[in-house]
Amino acid sequence: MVICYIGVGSNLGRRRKNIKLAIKLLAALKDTRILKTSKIFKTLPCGGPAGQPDFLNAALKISTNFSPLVLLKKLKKIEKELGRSAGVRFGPRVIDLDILLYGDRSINSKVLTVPHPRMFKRDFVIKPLSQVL
Ligand code: PH2
Ligand code: MG
Ligand code: MG
Repeated sequence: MVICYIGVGSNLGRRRKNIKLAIKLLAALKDTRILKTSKIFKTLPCGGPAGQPDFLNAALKISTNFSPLVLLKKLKKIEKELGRSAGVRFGPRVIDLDILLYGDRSINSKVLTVPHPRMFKRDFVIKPLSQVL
């Protein structure tokens, strides 16, 4: 099992419900456990189109047997199940699930960069993450 940290965000629809449901679907994955859940923080949008709604953000500590790329696929699937559709970069989304840290691995592939490249600059990531480290 590998310890992994996931960033969660939502700024469309029933944001709190979206986050809770995403956590539930994540917990239901095979060989994956939610070890800690941060509080849910209300945050101002950072980047993206002007006037987009405020976000709710959280972070999770999980353990998993999935490889980074398989975990990424599972997260994308949950995003889709919750109704996320393709949109503008940094724009509004029903749910966003990002791999922040995956054990002590450093990953630079076409589809995945870990640690998350912008996490250290983002209060909306660091604040919840600090509650689950
Ligand atoms: N996600 C983004 C862009 N901007 N701003 C906040 N407050 N919270 C987010 O989760 C967020 C964002 C792209 O993933
Ligand atoms: Mg993101
Ligand atoms: Mg994302």
